[in-house]
Amino acid sequence: MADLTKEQVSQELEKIRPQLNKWREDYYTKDAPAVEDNVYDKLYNRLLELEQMYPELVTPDSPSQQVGDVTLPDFNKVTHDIPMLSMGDVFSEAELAEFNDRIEKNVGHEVDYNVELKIDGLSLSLIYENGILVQGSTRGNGTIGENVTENVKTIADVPQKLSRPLSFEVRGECFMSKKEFLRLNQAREKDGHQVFANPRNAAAGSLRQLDPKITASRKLATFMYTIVTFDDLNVPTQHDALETLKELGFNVNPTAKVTTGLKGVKDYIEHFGELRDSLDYGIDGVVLKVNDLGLQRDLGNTVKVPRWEIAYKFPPEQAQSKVLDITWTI
Ligand code: NMN
Repeated sequence: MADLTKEQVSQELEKIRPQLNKWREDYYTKDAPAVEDNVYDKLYNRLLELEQMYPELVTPDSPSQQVGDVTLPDFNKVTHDIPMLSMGDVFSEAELAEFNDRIEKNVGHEVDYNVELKIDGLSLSLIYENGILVQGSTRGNGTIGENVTENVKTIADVPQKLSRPLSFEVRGECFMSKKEFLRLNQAREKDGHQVFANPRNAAAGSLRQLDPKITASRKLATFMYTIVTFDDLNVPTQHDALETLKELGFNVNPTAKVTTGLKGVKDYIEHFGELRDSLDYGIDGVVLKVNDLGLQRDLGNTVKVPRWEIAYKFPPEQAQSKVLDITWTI
């Protein structure tokens, strides 16, 4: 591995890039993944490994430089003034410890993390003006998203009017419960329609509908977790942001907790790894966020991901892994 020449790496990258970009299109644009996430993740991490060996081989069309994918042409577009980024991920405790070491080295001391579940849905942005919901949009490529305002208005747990006349943007995850996913797929099968591969794709396919009545007929839900612009809110930490979102009437996942350093993170991961199947929504991991928003700002972002958060991804669920065709081996 360490002995690969630049030419060999370049050749491998030329095979990996189009394959990943094809899978990204299936997943993000068509809402129909061709492979399981762990297959995608494995190849994506190989790409990162190769690009780290020869950074001069990174191309603008590399998946490492892109968030999401192209938006569907039928939708009106919105511009995200503050880009909606992706999230870095790790797959082992050792990698988690590396992340923590990096943070502590940067900051100079141990930090508090807000630990949250990684909900398997799609990112959603909501904009309020004077307390009224005026825009809902998808992440799209991070800068340009799809305007799905009318569809978002059909989601029961999204407040259309807040108790305070705030003007701000909040972000979170739109998802479909496992129960609703089963109901929808059974109905689709009965009607001879293609079934959705998993609740994540069912949620994405249901939110990205031109007819809001179709979205309304599929019971989507949200967990909101980020306040992007603060207006006159006094919110010093991620934990406070979740509390504020709750007070304002947003649906907030109840499991988040604050822990110092990696102490407690392992327990949280183990606990929810075991509970995973019994939850009525899909989770594919756990997210650690530096709790102090000032530190988050200091740490900043790379072109694709924030430096102050990381997702620890659970191993793939056995039951699902035969649903999709696994065609790539390296
Ligand atoms: O930030 P990116 O690299 O776009 O990925 C975000 C998440 O989406 C990851 O969890 C990844 O596993 C998933 N994903 C899956 C596929 C797939 O084909 N199954 C494609 C693109 C992204």
